[in-house]
Amino acid sequence: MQTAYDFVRLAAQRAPDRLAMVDDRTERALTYAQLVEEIDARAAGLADLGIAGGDIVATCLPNLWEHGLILMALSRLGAIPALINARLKPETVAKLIEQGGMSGAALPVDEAMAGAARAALPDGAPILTLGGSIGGCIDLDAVRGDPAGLASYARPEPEQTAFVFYTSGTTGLPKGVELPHRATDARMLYMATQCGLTHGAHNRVLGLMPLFHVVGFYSVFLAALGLDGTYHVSSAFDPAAAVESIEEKGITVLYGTPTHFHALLDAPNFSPEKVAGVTNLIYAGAAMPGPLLDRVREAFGAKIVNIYGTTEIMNALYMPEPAGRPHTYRPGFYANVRVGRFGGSVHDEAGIGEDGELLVDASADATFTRYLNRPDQTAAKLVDGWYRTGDIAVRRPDGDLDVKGRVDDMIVSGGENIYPEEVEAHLIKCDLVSECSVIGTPDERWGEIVVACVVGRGGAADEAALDAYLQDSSLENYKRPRVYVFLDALPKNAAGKVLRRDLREQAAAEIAR
Ligand code: 01A
Ligand code: AMP
Ligand code: MG
Repeated sequence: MQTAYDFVRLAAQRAPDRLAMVDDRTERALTYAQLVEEIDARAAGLADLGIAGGDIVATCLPNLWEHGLILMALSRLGAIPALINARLKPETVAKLIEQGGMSGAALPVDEAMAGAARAALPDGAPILTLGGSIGGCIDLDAVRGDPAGLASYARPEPEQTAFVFYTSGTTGLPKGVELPHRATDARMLYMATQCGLTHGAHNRVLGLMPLFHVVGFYSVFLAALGLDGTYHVSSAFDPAAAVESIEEKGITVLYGTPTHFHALLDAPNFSPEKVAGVTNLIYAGAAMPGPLLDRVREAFGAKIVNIYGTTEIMNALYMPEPAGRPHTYRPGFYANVRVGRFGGSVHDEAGIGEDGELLVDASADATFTRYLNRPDQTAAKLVDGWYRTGDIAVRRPDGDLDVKGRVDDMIVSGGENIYPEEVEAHLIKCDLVSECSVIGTPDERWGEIVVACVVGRGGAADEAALDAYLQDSSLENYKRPRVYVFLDALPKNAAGKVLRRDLREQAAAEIAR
């Protein structure tokens, strides 16, 4: 077992002078030896603030240089970073801090966010702000101490929690996925076994994927460092700037969602010559629509791999060279998967050609241990040694599997999960709405987009009014419907339940008009 800190520490022993990390905003660069010094200095500063092993510390930050460093510094101390999606609103972040019993937070400089965190944290708990300091908060960049005062690195027990990542729940709060130390190397290893990465300084990796999701952290950031490569920070996703970076930095490994690749191809400065240095192109989070996959293959000369996984189990399925079979996958190197019959137990397997739920053997090292303080949710998803993915799969005669969408109504947009129930719960509170139902419809750029089907109350419900209402609500911006369809009534069955399939057809007809 290697911990996150081990990856960097050992890389620094192997190749102290190799370039580890480069910032896009400041052109700061650190060798591996300097990176370890920097992590240790920041860890010493955190220890001086009273942060200790076992403390859960919220981080809610964009992909900045300092974000990667504080994650590693917390890890060095044995503290547990709880990485919260930077697109969440302050109310939600505060609830997660409270629900997780956290001991501190690292946040952007933002009065509303800091105030919400302050109310949720115990008295005197440190709040670190990135980009300066505001009342009662400490400038994150100034948190440093003397590494000589740090206790020597204590290797944790394999089952101890190393990180908490969040995944959205059907309703209400995102669930904190507890990931133990034994999962760390297993979570980056697939980059070698499934994606073809080899060890060495030739790995120049662009950090497009957010660090607050497992792919961005384990498969991009840690994999770059664990393989002696260079991690190039991408502070914000700007497609044209990314194209320039790929060319200028000689990026060889490019990992994104299908939405990232859509945006790169559409960037005004894109040309195949500029991305000719990319050898490994990897995507995850959603299947790539066939036409987009064809465009990507034409424009990039790289090896392409489609990676399927979830926050809880990491990589389970993959497909090398997916062109022509965008929804077909095979199990990864150490994944044991099953298609479970709908309505049956996890041991009741569907036959070849029969749709069922994709189940993943939970005994793999990469598997999560539990949802933080949510035993009910853990019991619902980890059943008799199997993890229920919630994805519909079917075994093909040749042994591969087709993944066909969700068992539930979850929408995947730009690699982010959105549950219709959550959007509906906000919309229905608006006085202008009498009834509503939210669905996802296919979209070339986002994979799926959120569509709200609304029965208005009186005549005043229009798109602008409803969007303004949601912008003022605590619903995250990326979950807002991109299309509204106004109907006289929602299609329902005899029991009054909305018929989503009918609704999808009606909505598609309305959108096409
Ligand atoms: O109306 P406005 O101004 O609010 O619209 C803004 C945003 O609200 C909106 N927006 C979105 C999304 C989204 N995902 N869906 C719908 N709307 N993201 C942002 O777009 C407007 C422009 O905002 P922005 O901040 O400039 O947006 P971008 O920076 O262009 O963001 C789009 C991205 C695609 C880059 C962003 O959504 C992103 O980074 N997505 C990556 C998500 C990701 O990392 N997914 C993987 C999660 S781990 C789970 C998993 O699938 C997995 C897979 C394999 C786990 C393990 C394995 Cl092995
Ligand atoms: P999360 O729940 O955020 O961990 O996201 C995991 C979900 O994203 C999976 O259950 C799938 O629905 C979807 N997903 C991730 N990667 C892929 C992929 N390569 N192809 C299809 N769906 C994917
Ligand atoms: Mg952007």
